Amino acid sequence: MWDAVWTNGRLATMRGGRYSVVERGAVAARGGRIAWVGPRDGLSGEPAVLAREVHDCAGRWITPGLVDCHTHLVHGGHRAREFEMRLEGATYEEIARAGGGIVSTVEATRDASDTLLAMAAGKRLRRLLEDGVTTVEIKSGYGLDVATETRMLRVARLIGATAEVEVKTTFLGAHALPPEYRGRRGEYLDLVCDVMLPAIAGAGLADAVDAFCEGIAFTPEETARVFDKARALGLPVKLHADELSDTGGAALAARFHALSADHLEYTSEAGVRALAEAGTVAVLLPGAFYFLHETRVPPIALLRDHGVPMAIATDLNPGSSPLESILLTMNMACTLFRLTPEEALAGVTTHGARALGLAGTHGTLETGKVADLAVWDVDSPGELAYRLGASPLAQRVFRGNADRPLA
Ligand code: DI6
Ligand code: FE
Repeated sequence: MWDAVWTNGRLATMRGGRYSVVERGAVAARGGRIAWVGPRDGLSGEPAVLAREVHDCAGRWITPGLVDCHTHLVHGGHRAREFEMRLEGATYEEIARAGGGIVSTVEATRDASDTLLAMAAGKRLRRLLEDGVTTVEIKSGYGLDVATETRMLRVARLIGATAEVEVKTTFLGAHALPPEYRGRRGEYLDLVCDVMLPAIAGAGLADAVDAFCEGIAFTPEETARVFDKARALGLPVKLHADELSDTGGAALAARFHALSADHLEYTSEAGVRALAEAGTVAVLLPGAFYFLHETRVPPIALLRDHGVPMAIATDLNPGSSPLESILLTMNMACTLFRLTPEEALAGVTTHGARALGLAGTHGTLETGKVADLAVWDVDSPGELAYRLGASPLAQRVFRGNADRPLA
């Protein structure tokens, strides 16, 4: 017997990164997995006989639970004052070079207790869950010392263990040079590679390793050093690449067979080709593009032409993307980057899952995958990317457990 079945749903299964619709569909869950999915007429009997729990979707749409594959959810403080400074004429880079920016969040994060970090992250997480998110990636990178990087990842793991959401953690020790290492870049990288990475890998605190490869952060050579160590420890990598300038970040990510290369505003055609060959996912972050008032759009047409899977994520962080809605992110990907609503939905399901190494278990409605679903009060799946700031979520299902009855 199944634990639960959803009937009278219209399914956007997202197989192959397309809507792949099943009209008058049904989905069944058992033991947290999808036990059956298909047209309602294919059920072998009455739903109430087949499952303990029956949810009549009354024609609502069902999609896979949404995936936010790039966030900096755990951090202390906020940077509202910097937002004002930028509107008074300072640039993001000027603020960073003057000791503001990432480094100011590092101070706030080091000062925050674990409880405070978990509470602040929990508040932001709830907003994401209201948009139907069932999987979220969380990066470290605002500690930049052994103790605080470890604490950030422990808090992220705690969220994964206690909240109704799948959490994947990413170690981002190479996010910025901490102030106490000014003029001693090599020594900080020694700390990242020889102390932090082995400790974090040894404690099983990270599922992947990321770096910020940029003029204001780390060079391609420095990034490669971190990646060499990550790979030696058996951890997959991803990269903040070509966000503010073309540093060859996409090609670098591809060289290390990265799960994803993220941002990509300045990526060249050679970089796009390298991503395609490596099977690396392009993660687009329109929130940062919007919030920093950038003008250079990622090479969407090239990514499409070369068949690079495009994921979309909030980049939720206090400096460049204080964006707590994956649905608004989908809208931004369409309005700012000209993705189609179907590409946007694939970006937060199929391809978002792949960017986290979860292609085999998440991101589509298929038998055997996790029973993470979102049920929507919409007339078509394209409507999910259409609204601004409203969530038509009717029910969120995590591992087969619905968060509310369908009215
Ligand atoms: N790129 C970004 O856009 C964020 N981190 C990164 O590596 C910015 C983070 C911040 O400004 O706090
Ligand atoms: Fe980021």
